[in-house]
Amino acid sequence: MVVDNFAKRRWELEEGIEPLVPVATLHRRVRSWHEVTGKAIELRVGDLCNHRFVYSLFETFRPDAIIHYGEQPSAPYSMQSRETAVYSQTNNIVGNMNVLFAMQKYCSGSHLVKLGTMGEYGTPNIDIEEGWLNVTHNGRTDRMLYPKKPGSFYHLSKVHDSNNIEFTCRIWGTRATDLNQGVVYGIDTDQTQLDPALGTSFHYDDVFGTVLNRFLVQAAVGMPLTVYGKGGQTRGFLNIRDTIACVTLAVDNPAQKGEFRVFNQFTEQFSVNDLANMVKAAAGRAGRAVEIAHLPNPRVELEEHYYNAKHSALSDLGLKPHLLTDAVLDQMFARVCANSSTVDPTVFQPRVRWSA
Ligand code: USQ
Repeated sequence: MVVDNFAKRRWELEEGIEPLVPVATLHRRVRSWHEVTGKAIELRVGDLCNHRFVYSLFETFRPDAIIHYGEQPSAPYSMQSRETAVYSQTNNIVGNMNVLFAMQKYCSGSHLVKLGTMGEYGTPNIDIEEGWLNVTHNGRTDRMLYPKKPGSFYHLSKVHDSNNIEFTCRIWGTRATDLNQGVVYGIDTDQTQLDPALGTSFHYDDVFGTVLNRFLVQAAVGMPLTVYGKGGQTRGFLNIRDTIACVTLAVDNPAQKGEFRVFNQFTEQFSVNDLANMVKAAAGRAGRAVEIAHLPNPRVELEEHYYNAKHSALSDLGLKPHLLTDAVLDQMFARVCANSSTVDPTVFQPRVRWSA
């Protein structure tokens, strides 16, 4: 079963932005999936913030596993105004709590696979562990949730979700996997390539576009790459193909009853400057000259910092990463160039500032 309330399509209208390639209706996508794979997916339209809707889903469908992707995912969106900050947190936190309560009521043995973010940790000056930290304080030791220093109201909403999920694991015996995902890039997966209607949403605007996707589109239309500040900001990254593999691994190897399991879901670390240089080189190989611009940083974040995040749990389960090689970059760049005739260059400049 797939459940959607089409909120992303509404936010696109609010912001005046479009994905690089139009996304077919969900009904059409479900039909295409059935045609190409023979597998049927039940489709329901509704809002996770309406607990009666969520309860009715869980009561009738009784899922074995819930893959919860249904949240507002953008840091800039959440930092636009009081309204978008409050909305991001209520939408994400209330929706997640309704899922937890529905699980408890109708399928307490089921497994929640929840999309979290590496941004929950921020950029601490110590190694980042996978969710938990053994702390020795005044001679005593305990296993604590890793301390969080998120960088936006959006990232904070995910911290609150993690706390709520860990609480229900401890108190109700919920089984849950929190996928602390890094920044995703890429346009195709094996599944999206089965039919054009299965294509996923690829954003390059300042609100929903992630950094590498933005740089590829900027290079494709000959605009300077928008590095914010010094560009030493370092994050964990993963190919969109690996996001799907990670969810599959989590579902196939469920958490134990009462276990709050955290996977740091990324495959490589890069700085923003690394990515800009890689895209410039890829464009050069395709015969296009690209400039790198250093814009005043619209965000409040460290631009030069220590970053060393552990990410062995998913490899231990068998993840075979698709790394960001020149060949992968060249392929993505060619795909973006082939679809660049309708690109809107007015959405490259960042419009949302973290502070006045
Ligand atoms: N950046 C630039 N230039 C740009 C866009 C971004 O220099 O044109 C910089 C940002 O300042 C930041 C870094 O690139 O330092 C990453 O920014 P991003 O917009 O690609 O990603 P972020 O805001 O961190 O959020 C994205 C997803 C979010 C997910 C998160 C994973 O939108 O849903 O949770 O990546 S993580 O970053 O690990 O928290």
